[in-house]
Amino acid sequence: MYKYKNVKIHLVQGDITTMAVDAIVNAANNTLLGGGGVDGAIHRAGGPTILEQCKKIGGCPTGEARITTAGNMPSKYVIHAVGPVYKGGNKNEDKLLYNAYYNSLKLAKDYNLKTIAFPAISTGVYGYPKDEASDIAIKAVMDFIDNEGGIEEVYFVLFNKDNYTLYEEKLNLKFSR
Ligand code: AR6
Repeated sequence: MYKYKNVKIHLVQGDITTMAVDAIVNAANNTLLGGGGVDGAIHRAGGPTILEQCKKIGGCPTGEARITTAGNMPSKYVIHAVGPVYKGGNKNEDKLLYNAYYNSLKLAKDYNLKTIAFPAISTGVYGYPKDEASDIAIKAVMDFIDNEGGIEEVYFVLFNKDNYTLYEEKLNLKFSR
């Protein structure tokens, strides 16, 4: 566990659908109608009520986020964030990925949520280089804590060991334990 300005930052290797937090973040697409990767895992674990709510929302622009309940999962909400498809790095991907994290935290704050878990958005099917993506994720969380506050615990949930180790190295440099 790490700390940044009284906010607890946790690093977890595993499946985000099992996290008992106020909100888990989904790496969704613009349709919000489901897909593979973490999106598929969330819809499978949460059950059909999530898709019903997503259909009513009707989609989400890249860099933004929308909220639903979490169905059968232990978390209370799912925040569906849409990261960019990586197209070489000159298509505003960094800003869009940053916004996906920052806007997820804003939505959590609007709902008075205190604990949130993030996957490594855009680093699977969307092809974002993991090293750069982890820097952006950490920067967005730190900036949000600096500018907005309201959040108490942030979990970075990494599915595989490589990505976990990458985050561990970066968090060790930035935060106290
Ligand atoms: N828990 C935590 N992390 C996971 C899980 C899980 N259960 N499953 C995969 N990951 P991806 P993207 C990691 O492809 O790149 C979908 O089809 C995975 O190892 O899920 O943002 C959507 O519908 C990777 O590091 O999301 C979109 O169309 C990270 O989650 C598209 O994929 C993100 O990989 C979004 O692509």
